[in-house]
Amino acid sequence: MAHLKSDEYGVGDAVLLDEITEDAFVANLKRRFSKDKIYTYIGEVLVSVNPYADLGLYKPELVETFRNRALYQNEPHIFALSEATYSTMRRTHQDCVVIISGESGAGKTEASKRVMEYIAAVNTSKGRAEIERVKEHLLASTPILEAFGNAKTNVNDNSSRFGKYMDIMFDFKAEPIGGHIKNYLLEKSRVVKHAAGERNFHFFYQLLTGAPDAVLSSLSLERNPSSYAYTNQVWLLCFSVCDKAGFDEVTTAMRTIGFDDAFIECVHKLVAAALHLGQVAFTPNGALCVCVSVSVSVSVCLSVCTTKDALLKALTTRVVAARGEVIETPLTAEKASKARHALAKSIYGRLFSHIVKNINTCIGVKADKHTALGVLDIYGFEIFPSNGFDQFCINYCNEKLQQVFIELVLKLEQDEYAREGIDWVNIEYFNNHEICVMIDDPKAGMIAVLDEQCAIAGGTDAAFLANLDRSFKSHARYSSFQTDSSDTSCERSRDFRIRHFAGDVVYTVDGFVEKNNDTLFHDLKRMLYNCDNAALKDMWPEGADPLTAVHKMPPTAATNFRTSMDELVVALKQKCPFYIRCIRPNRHKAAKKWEDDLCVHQVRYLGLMENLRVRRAGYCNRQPYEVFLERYKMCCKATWPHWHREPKDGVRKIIEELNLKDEVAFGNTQLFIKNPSTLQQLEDIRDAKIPLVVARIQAAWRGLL
Ligand code: AOV
Ligand code: MG
Repeated sequence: MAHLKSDEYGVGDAVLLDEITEDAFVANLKRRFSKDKIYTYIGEVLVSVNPYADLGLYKPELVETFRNRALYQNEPHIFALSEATYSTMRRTHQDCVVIISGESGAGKTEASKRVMEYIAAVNTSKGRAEIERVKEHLLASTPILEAFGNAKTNVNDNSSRFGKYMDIMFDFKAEPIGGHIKNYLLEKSRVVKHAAGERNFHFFYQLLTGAPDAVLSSLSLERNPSSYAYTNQVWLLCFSVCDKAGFDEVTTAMRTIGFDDAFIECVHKLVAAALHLGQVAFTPNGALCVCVSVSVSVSVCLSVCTTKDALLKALTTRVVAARGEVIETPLTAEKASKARHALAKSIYGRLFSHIVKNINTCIGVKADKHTALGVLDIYGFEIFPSNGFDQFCINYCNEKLQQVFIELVLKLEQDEYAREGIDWVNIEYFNNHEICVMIDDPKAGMIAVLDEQCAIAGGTDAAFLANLDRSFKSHARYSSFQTDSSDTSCERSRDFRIRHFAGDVVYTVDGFVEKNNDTLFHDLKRMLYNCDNAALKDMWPEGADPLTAVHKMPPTAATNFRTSMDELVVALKQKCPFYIRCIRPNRHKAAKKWEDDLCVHQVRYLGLMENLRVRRAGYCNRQPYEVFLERYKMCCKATWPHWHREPKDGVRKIIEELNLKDEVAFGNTQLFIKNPSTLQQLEDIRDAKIPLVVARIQAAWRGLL
């Protein structure tokens, strides 16, 4: 274990620190970071500090160093963790998952890519065309989803604006046979508006700078992001090279994965349609009527394949059926403009989900018997100068994930020691359960309060805030100007504060009701459905409903999100988890820069010290006595070949003979093993005995014959 304990580089596994204090832990991370050692273990949890530089850590030839090696046999590395996940899945045939967490910019998406690359590379089925094709497809999904789902924020130039859970499926030989992606709530409001210094989704710029002239002219687009309202807010020239290359990369990836030309063209058209919608001008005409600048709408029509008249009408009027009558109401310029933004967001949002659906069709697995290795990469915790509905959902998602970590690493572990009667001094930790409940309690949580406002005609953001104040005024995790007038960073009737596990965030209520309702006038859905385009019909199936159909209120955006988070948590808990905890070392996206306060804050809220204390005092592995006995009985004379008494006593014999008493603890039903090295030692002894056992069995057979 020499590579885990070295004075020059600090210790590779924090469990080996002489002193278990926050100072010592952070100093060790800092020291290692200064020597370009960005990875450190806490037992089997990998802590990763973003280097913001290419350190040459992921060269393909390095894969060999980690293949078939246990975690502690190498320096801490993301490949070692990936190997541990893969080999656990292969050995136990149990589904496994790598859960990657950390705040925005901490390196989660990069980590998820490295895990996938390792899994693809370590597979030895070289040359088998079918397996190679599967791997190619799986890897091609990443640039596609990044182009459409990532954007520059002020914290991260390539920030994930959606959550992603990807399963890679393996056959019984542990060879990849396909995959499945689940996407979570895309921040689609970014299509029409983003904060100063930020950008729209990458693909808008990629299309405008990278598409061939013929493609752009077929879409009536100019080669200049500054010409379009949705992309001119920040278009930095420095990105143009990347954007241009990005277009080629995404196009290649779309072809690799199996998107046909018609679908790629449809994708271009819908992105162009969103851009054109941003250009539509509405001018008041009298009290209500509006007209649309025609030349622009022509381009929009071209792009979404509807007629100019149908589009014009759908954008400027609302048609509703009331008491058997069809009533047509003209919209005000303001309302028409809003409806247009809603249409652009809806087009992009559904296009994104449709792309994911198509990827899943391309990489899907037909066989129903398979094992899965999952990788979870979500949007990290965010505190922006102004935070709205999207940050509320993103930060709630991070609360849920922290719950999973607490439940599985801190709580269940300690509960099990108590249940098994192992000597244990309970380690206290902050449980964010109360924050999750405050947000998502189905009857009384913040999402329920918001839904209530969305269900009533004329519900407002201000009323939502007033109701929050009423419901949570005495909650320790909530405040607003109304509940605490000394909180001057909260504006009256606009802001509320949540004390999240990762820090305080002030949310501005503007837009909560509208974004949660996420409505698109039915006229617009009908218009899209009636376009001469199968993909659009698929994306807006509800557009087929007759005008007089009574529409049930669909679940709100936040409720949908809450449900998908609950499902995610259930899915994660069914798998054998491995964790990567990512840390952002500084606020400037700068290499070699370590900001103590920022790092200490993350170490605290991620619960890394509690993780370390539990790990240091605890046990890395546990096995029911029967299972342990069956596997290792050949390592001890007393138990081989048969042991007829209590399994626990047999295990005791093995442990005594191998002199491992100090390395284990005997629970009521299971044996607890402190260190992975003990497990490895047992495996080595077992491996050495196998030829002997085989010889004995053969001799016995010969005797029988
Ligand atoms: P995130 O996924 O955690 O943020 P990323 O993985 O996108 O963060 O990392 C942000 C940037 O940091 C990347 O674009 C790289 O430039 C750099 N980076 C991260 N990890 C590494 C690494 N291991 N080696 C070199 N550079 C790295 V967010 O999606 O915003 O929550 O929502
Ligand atoms: Mg990311």
